[in-house]
Amino acid sequence: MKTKIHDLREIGSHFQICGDFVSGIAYGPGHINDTFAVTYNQAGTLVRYIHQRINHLIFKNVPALMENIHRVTNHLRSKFAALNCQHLSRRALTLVLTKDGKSYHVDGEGNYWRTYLFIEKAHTYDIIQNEQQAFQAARVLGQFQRYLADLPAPRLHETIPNFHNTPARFAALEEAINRDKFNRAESAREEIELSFRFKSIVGRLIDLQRQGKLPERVTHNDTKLNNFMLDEETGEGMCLVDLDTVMPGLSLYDFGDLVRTAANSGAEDERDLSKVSFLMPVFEVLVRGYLSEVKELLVHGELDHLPFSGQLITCEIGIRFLTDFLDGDVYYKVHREGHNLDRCRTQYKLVVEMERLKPEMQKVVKRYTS
Ligand code: ADP
Ligand code: GN1
Ligand code: MG
Repeated sequence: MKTKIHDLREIGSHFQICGDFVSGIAYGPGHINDTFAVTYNQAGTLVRYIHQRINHLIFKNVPALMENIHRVTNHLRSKFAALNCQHLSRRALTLVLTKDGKSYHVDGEGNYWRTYLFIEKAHTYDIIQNEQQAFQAARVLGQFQRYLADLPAPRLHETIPNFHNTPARFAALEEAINRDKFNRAESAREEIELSFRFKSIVGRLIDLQRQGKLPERVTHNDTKLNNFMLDEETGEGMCLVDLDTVMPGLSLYDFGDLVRTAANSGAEDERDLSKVSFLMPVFEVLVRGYLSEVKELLVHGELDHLPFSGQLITCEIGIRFLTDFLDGDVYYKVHREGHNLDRCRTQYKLVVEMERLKPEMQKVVKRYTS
């Protein structure tokens, strides 16, 4: 899908941005929203902002989603401010409001737009480059969950109901296989077979939650590595972006999604599967970084399932890519034929490796928890 050309100057005119519009470009690797970096000349200084067109076909209640983001970013900022941290506006996203004080603008075509301060001198990474990045991302994740643990009521809105309900994701896959709307099931025969092998694990975390062994928390729910901004000079983890799915959830899905993406030696859509393997040393660093923030917060059920969490969410995301492939690529942005199937294949390879490495992963977690 190609990003549509929008009149970024016109969109920016609705927000509290001063100065002269200079330029705007499509930006970032996201699969869901359309992100743009825009530059303004403010009395001789160039200042950048992020505009995002929120995908309202996926996020059906944008006002509720923006209310969540407003509350969460304000709460995080107040935590950093109370600790006298420097660079507050690089440690939590800062929304720029519209001229009439709203957190989003609806354009003439019904598109929803929001604006953030651009976090300068920090980058996101699709593939891990060194272990320090893993430590920093995991620490930022732990801090995010810890600081949001006392977010005042009311409960956040569920921006996508059942987002991490893995059994429901599996049921959607079964429906897509049965429909086989685009006659693609044959080309994904091996992946479909593998999916059925994974069926026995999909309900494990949800069952534990129902039994009261895993608490509901405020979680991010989309903690892939490229949603963490790391300082370009020091490598310090600055903040988590992509807050659309911040809502009530399980801490383990967040940790697992970071494992899925940071402990992968290759790209999520790598076609050469020999480049895709699970990086045990990175897993160890992720455990260390995450627990440096939340060891005291987490309950036994959470600590015990840190190794399994990566396997489960990788399986869930593989299921979703396969479902979208069979449904004709309607959810994720694709840039080539078979793109979603390629993505599914990397995920499934990792799931199989994580299954094999489970005893080692359990040893690692034990080392940091006992
Ligand atoms: P998507 O939901 O499509 O993944 P994201 O919110 O993750 O969209 O944004 C896409 C990319 O844009 C991010 O991976 C990050 O590199 C960049 N980005 C997002 N917000 C900011 C920001 N406030 N400052 C600088 N870069 C940003
Ligand atoms: C999407 O928005 P982005 O690209 O960070 C998806 C995640 C998947 C991820 C797979 C709202 O994340 O759930 O894990 O792709 N986001 C949504 O890369 O569905
Ligand atoms: Mg993103």
